[in-house]
Amino acid sequence: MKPSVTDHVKIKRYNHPTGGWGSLKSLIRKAHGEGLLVSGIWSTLMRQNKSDGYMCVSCSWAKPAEPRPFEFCENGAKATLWDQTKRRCGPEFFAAHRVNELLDWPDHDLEKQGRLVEPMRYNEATDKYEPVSWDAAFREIGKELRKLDPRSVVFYTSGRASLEASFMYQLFARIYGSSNLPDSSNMCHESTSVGLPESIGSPVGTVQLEDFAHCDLMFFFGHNTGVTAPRLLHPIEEARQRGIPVITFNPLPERGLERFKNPQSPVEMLSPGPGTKMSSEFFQVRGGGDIAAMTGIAKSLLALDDAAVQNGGRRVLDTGFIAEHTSGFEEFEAYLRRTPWDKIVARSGIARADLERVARIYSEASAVIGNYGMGLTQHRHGTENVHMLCNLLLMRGNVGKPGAGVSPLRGHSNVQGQRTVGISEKPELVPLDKFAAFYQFEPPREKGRDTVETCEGVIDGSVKAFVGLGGNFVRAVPETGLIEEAWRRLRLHVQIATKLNRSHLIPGTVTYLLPCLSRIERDSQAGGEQHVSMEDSTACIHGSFGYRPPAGPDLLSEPRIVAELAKATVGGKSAVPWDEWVGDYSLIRNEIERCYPDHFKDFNKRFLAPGGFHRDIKASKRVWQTPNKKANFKAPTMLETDPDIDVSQSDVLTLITIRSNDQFNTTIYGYRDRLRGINGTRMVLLMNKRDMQRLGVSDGDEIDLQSAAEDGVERRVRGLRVTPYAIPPGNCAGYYPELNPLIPLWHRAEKAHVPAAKSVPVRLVPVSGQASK
Ligand SMILES: Nc1nc2c(c(=O)[nH]1)N[C@H]1C(S)=C(S)[C@@H](COP(=O)(O)OP(=O)(O)OC[C@H]3O[C@@H](n4cnc5c(=O)[nH]c(N)nc54)[C@H](O)[C@@H]3O)O[C@H]1N2
Ligand SMILES: Nc1nc2c(c(=O)[nH]1)N[C@H]1C(S)=C(S)[C@@H](COP(=O)(O)OP(=O)(O)OC[C@H]3O[C@@H](n4cnc5c(=O)[nH]c(N)nc54)[C@H](O)[C@@H]3O)O[C@H]1N2
Ligand SMILES: [Mo]
Repeated sequence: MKPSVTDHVKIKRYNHPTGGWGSLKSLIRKAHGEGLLVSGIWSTLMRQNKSDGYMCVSCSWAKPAEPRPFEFCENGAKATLWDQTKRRCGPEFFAAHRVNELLDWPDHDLEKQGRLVEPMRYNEATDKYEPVSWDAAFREIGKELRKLDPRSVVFYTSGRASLEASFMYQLFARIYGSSNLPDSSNMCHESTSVGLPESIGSPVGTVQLEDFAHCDLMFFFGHNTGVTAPRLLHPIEEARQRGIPVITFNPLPERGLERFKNPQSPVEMLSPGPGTKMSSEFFQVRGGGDIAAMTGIAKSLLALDDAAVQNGGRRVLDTGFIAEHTSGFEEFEAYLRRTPWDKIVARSGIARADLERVARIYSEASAVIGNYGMGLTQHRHGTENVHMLCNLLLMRGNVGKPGAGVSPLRGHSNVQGQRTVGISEKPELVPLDKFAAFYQFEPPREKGRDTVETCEGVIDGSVKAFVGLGGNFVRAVPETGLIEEAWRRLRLHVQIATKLNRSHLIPGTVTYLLPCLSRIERDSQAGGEQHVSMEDSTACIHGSFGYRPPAGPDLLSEPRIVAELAKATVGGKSAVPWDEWVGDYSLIRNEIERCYPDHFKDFNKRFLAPGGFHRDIKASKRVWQTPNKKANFKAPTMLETDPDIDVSQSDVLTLITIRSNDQFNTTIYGYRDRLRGINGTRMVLLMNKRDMQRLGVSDGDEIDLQSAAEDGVERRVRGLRVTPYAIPPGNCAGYYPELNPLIPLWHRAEKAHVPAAKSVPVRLVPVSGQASK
């Protein structure tokens, strides 16, 4: 595969705020690049995240009931432009290129070909994708699936498909006999889905958008807000203008959490100043040092409380809350008291005085939100990271009161909702008895495969078929080398997609590429125009109206494709009236309400209201759905978030894989990571200057990176450019997905199985005889 580099590499620190003119310039450039008129696309963007418009296809941040005139951000607008491009990747393209040849193309160039418009079948003899009729495609896929053992078939979902499509998809898989329903969430917030229920009895966060207006302190751990949920910068900016402290922990000095200029405010845009300072305190925690940092804050809080007890002052711990609502505090307290400061400081990389200062600020706040992202979840101890953040919040009763709570910032726009409506490999999370009774079939009861277990099954041959509802599975998962090789042994490989990506280029014996409508487009069915729904990061359900013309006349909607696959595979094996549901999606919403009455009461009536409606999250009312009916303090087992990394080996660095400002997961819009000042290339390795000196490399040197895991598997990425960066010593950083070949499959969060993509042990291998400055 050709490296992701253009001819114009420029690496220079970016000193401007996030948002601002840089953000607008970037948008206009993108609109031209996609063959779109800025004036035309503007009317589309004006409907983004509005109650009578469509939900943005980028991140899952909350959508307000009273939107701003432009309720979109630079990255949301880029996602829309990319989706609504004028380019088409039709049969002529596939006739002109062999699949093997396309394997050499970077991710950007593949998706850049534009929207997929016709169903295609791979022909091994010509090594090309060839057009096929929808009927023939469904017939053959159904026939293939009927021949296979359902337990060897995987039904993956990337977090974009609507609640309606997702509900149907999981029913289809279960009627067929498979509970192999992994989701992109398995690589993302599964540490949350496993960790939060143990701590507070809820798999999702407890805050709503209103809470951001009432909090008096916010923490941010491991989230790159300015890039991955930029509309959240507005509530942060508002909080900062109220004088609320925002305390951030991140190994990289991310621009969006430093400074922000609101592109929607003419006053701010026209003033020459540096924009709002977003974080009042920014700590460059060592990668994987969060448990240590939070332990330090909690330990200092305990010391402040001890002093209060001694002086007869006001208690710092919320002792009433702890006594009434929690369990496990004594063990947690013992853990804090016995953990020595020298270890906390060494592992977090943060001075004791700083952690004590944070504790003081925390002790003075009465309503605190703990926000976090992949910097906490994608570690071997990702689940313990989540527990530790809950511990910190519980110490001062910061769950279940206005302005306070835990706020996992979810990824894909409906990833949380898919889990809500049955996309889960864990049968205990799904109302199987209801499905059995309502739709008259016997669902499989055993646990299905998650993402990592799917990869293991592909490698050992026990997985024989893969159906993907969106996403770019092969590219998003770890262990790229072994996976790509093993993938070719699949009997059946089906991808439902909008754009061509690398996963589509690794065929099995029978391989189909099925193009679908985007959510932004009109979806006309027998019963008229349909809309869909999704759930945001704050467990709020919204409607979404597609309004743009479909990218091609032959495209089918995701619900229709799922229904046709189901009819061809398990037609007549249940009481599901597939055609009726596809004719009128409100019938699917009725069924979702029937299966999940507590969360979706009056679904069809309420989802179109401005601001949508909230699911009933019990933990936000201090009702704890844990086995002991309490919120639980859970002491971590060790300060390290990664037991695999032997930091005593001085040539081993801990690699953090990151997203640029010009990508959405494996979708690479371009090569401008403006906010980090890295332009023209993604093949960089960001390093601390001291490590560069120690390891004998200089700015601009070309190196290879190799996995430091000693398990006999050779993992290497070639041709990275050494780039000095403000990153803690011992850490280095580079882009996902280019560096995924370096992540061992077993290097994943315990229990949750999220690949530990933020702490990958690596070694540099200098490329002899060259230093390409
Ligand atoms: N524009 C855009 N938006 C997106 C996406 C995208 O790719 N592009 N992806 C979507 C998806 S699916 C998801 S899951 C989210 C992801 O959004 P985020 O959760 O923001 O994920 P990342 O950008 O991978 O990493 C977040 C931050 O974690 C920091 N970090 C790394 N290791 C550590 C650590 O050990 N401790 C701490 N405290 N910080 C650490 C990194 O420096 C980085 O700034 O965004 C969603 N939104
Ligand atoms: N090293 C490393 N690896 C990671 C991560 C990391 O931080 N570091 N992050 C992980 C995370 S958080 C996630 S969520 C995963 C992402 O993994 P995935 O969700 O599998 O990947 P995406 O890149 O979001 O998928 C992009 C493809 O989705 C298809 N698509 C786009 N829109 C639609 C649509 O409306 N319908 C359909 N059917 N298809 C559509 C397009 O064909 C596009 O090429 O990657 C994970 N992998
Ligand atoms: Mo994600």
